[in-house]
Amino acid sequence: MSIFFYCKFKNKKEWLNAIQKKFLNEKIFTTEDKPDYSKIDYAIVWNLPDNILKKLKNIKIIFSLGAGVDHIINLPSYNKTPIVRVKDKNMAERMSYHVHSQILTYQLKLYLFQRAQIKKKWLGEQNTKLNNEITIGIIGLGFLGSYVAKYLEKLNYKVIGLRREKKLANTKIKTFSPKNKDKFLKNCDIIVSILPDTEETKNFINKKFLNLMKKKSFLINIGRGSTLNEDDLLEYLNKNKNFFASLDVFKKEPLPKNNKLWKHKNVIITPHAAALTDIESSIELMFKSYTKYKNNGKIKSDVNLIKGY
Ligand code: OXD
Repeated sequence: MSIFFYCKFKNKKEWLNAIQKKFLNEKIFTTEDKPDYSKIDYAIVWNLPDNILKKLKNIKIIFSLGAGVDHIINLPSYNKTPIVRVKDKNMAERMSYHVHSQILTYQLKLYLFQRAQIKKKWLGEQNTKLNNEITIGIIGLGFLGSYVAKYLEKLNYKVIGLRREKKLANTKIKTFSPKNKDKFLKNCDIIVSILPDTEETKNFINKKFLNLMKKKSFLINIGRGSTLNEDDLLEYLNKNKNFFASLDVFKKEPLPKNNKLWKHKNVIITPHAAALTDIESSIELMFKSYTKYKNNGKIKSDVNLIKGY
């Protein structure tokens, strides 16, 4: 049996070592080995080119090296091979820290001090809100979104969610159905979007959506760049001095140098870094699914191909 590993992460050697250490009974190949792709059984990948996927004719499982699976299912040669993605508590915990850091930057007006420091200006104390005075709306309440929502709820923020399915289990978090989206948006001081990339979510955050948000509010996008109409956001930001955005994901990554979002003073840009894929715990999760599959020949794909995530 053999595993094909592909990614362009800076620390790909570290990943490869960890995979070799864990999957002791398997031969591990990368492109450098020029393997016979048709004999590969499992693939562990991030942003695999389609011309390689096409040759992996006999793979049983594709492991995504991240939470998202769009980099696999959007490939023309993807043919419904079961996908196991990273559903890792460590990733969700780190994502919660990221979201909280952005909320605090906005809530405590830290961005004002950052701007003032450049001008050596002493601004003094600012009037700021307490957590229980702030309503945070979460869109995309899957594994990561639910974790973030519960994390923020524990910190005493008022957390609400936009959700097609039933209420979130084990929380008091109130959810709104998509038909009540207007009401949901009007309630929120901060929106956190963790939407996946699907046909339905393309440009979900657009002019109409932004116009329904409070004029004085904050948008955090850590889902997928495709869900946000960047032109609409820029136009909205230019008209509303009290509207802020923190963006971790973009239509094109890395964000092109000429993109106007880089320079907007009400925008915080982070480079798709909200939730690190933790090598050790992710490989442990992959190994568990792999062992289960080896024992009973069954694998439950983490992807619902109808929903597209
Ligand atoms: C992702 C990830 O899916 O970073 O974006 O895991």
